Amino acid sequence: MRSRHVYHAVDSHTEGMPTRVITGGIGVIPGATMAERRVHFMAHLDHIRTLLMYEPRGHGAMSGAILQPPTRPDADYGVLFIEVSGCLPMCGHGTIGVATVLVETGMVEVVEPVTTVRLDTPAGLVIAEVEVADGAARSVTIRNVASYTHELDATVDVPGLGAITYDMAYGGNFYAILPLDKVGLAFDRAEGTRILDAGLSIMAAINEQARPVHPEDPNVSGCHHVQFLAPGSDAALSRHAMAIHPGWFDRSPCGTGTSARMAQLYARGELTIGQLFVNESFIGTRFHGRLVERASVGGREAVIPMVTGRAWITATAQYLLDPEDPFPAGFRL
Ligand code: PYC
Repeated sequence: MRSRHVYHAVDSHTEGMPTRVITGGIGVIPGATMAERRVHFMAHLDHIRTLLMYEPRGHGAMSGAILQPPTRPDADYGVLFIEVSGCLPMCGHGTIGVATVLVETGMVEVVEPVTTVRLDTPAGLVIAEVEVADGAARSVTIRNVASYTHELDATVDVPGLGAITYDMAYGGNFYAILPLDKVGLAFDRAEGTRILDAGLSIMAAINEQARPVHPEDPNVSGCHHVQFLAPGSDAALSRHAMAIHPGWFDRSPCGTGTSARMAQLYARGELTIGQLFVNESFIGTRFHGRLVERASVGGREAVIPMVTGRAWITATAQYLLDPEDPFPAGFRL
């Protein structure tokens, strides 16, 4: 067996969505903050993301997280979120996966009944409270970064769909949020291809006509996620199909999407601080959420979301790169 490189990983899934947690083999990424490390990684090391996320080691809806030493004294680990879609500022299901892996592999000191794990992410400090019983992580509640509504009732001209009205909210990534029936489609997995096509067309139009930019970090910009709401979704229970660039659905209820949705419902006066919110994925799995505090982002009114879900470890692995592998950066079909 020959290898140019070995990457150590613990694979997991959070409510159906994979998180491949890379525990070794990458070294320390240059940068004084995780936001700087993300920018460096995207510019110089993106082949590692594609090798670990694309086929043949990953698949079209693969997601992961690279563990790093923290860049701030109040955190246990730094985390860089990688996916088929790119390098995210923050990922909620990924954070739940990382916290579960850290606890269940003993990479943090485990305290029962609750172990607190503090994670330095490119979007800011995220605190995970892991409920632990008999060494097993039973659920994880994350205190996410400040989330806010960027725009309500924005309209964009989408080729083939016409004028589409949406709300744009940020929960660690930007989310265009709109009812699925606004694009004339049924909330049915059999409609998956058409829902993805509509989502990608809406993203492209938004990024051309009204690209969102985070008011405190210009490196966080663009809309790569469209949260299509199922009929009957409200501030108590929302069901959605989350279309993500370049063409896949989140299997989990999406932690940053749940945060963005709560910020949007708050801005619309439909969700108050402390009120329980349940968000359901396209495969029927659920996160429970709550807004816990008011905050501000670049002078805009914001909220701090908490999101609870569960992850399960599925494998430990070493991913290799043979020197003669014809796909040293993986491939996508
Ligand atoms: O859980 O935040 C999330 C997420 C983002 C993309 C896929 N999942």
